[in-house]
Amino acid sequence: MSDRPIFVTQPYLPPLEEFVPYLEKIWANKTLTNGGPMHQQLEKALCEYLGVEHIALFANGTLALVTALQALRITGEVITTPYSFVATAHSLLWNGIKPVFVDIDPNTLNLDPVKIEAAITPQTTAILPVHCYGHPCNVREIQRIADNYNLKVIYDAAHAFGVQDEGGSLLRHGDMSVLSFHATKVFNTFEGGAIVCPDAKTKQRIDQLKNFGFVDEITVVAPGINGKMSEINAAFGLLQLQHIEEVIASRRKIDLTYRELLKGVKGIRCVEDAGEVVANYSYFPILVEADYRLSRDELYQKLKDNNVFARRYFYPLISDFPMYRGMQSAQKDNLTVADQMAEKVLCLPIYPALSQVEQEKIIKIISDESGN
Ligand code: T4K
Repeated sequence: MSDRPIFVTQPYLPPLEEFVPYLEKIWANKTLTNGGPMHQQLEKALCEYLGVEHIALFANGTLALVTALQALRITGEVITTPYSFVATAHSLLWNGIKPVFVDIDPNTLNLDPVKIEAAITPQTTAILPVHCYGHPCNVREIQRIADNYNLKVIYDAAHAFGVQDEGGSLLRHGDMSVLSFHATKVFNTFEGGAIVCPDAKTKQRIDQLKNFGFVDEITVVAPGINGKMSEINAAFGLLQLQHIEEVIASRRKIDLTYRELLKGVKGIRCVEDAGEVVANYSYFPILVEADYRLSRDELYQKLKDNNVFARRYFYPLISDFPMYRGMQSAQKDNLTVADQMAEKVLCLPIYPALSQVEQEKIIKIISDESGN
């Protein structure tokens, strides 16, 4: 058995020689950025693949989140989840918006709609839920609340590339959805991200905002940022798209094997799907319950001692970081479910190159400690 370290993820990289023709094109036309041909082609190809109307590419998901909030002119307070990567709430602070944390559902680990209404104040302007691990939020209920209170909805869909519910792409819900194409994601462009939006006018505004606010050579209409994706990242995205089906298929196989072989392990609960019709298997979170022989942190350490680097996504909660923990909504008694889940969760390695032998090694370490 190989003893090379096994990380929580490893980016998929297509054969290097397949990338060369793309580079040759860039070298020939000398357009490196600012909405060049690769950028345009990738936007079109992603709209087709994802089944969405409009997409605006970004240099990363965080800039896309920051810009989505700007594009919708969000101010005041925004309701969001503490159980996410810190970029979700940071995008609010970067816009001078106050995050209001609401607890999560114990099964989906997504924002609990039942608890949203109590957190709405006259300052609330939007809801920023996360499709955590690519599992859909309760989009219907969230939209009902948003409509009742005249709130915008921006989905942080960083984990939800390609996920579909019964009506098609999960990204069609809300006013906007934001994707991440970071190296650790199902579909990566090294770094990258995107905003999905429903109409051409909104896309135009987003495109202006990600390019300093320029409308033409001499007209600037907004204090925009430089959020553009470069041609090299876009070209890589075009190539990745050729391989996405095999990437997701191999993730699916790993997901099924974990579920099958961890089924009987006492004290280990696999997080279930949340109604997706097409899943992307972006993460494999397990919950280490009280009747497991080790604590979550002991299991994390045990795996580490065996060269397996699982990750505690999302511990600590965002609301526990110093810039948030003084806020009223960040207090533990407001976030009891999120707090429990952050103490139990462990994301196991899942990526196309994870071999069966490696996966069996991981499962054996977990099973051996179960005390079954
Ligand atoms: N919203 C949500 C819900 C998100 O999860 C994220 C990002 C965002 C917004 C923001 O999107 P971006 O601005 O990032 O596009 C990672 C990623 O850096 C971050 O993108 C991701 N979420 C988050 C969940 O995970 P870290 O600090 O755990 O990454 P790191 O460097 O420890 O990588 C994890 C493992 O992956 C490493 O142990 C080895 C492997 N790896 C990583 C990289 C970067 C590689 O094999 N190659 C690589 O190039 O945050």
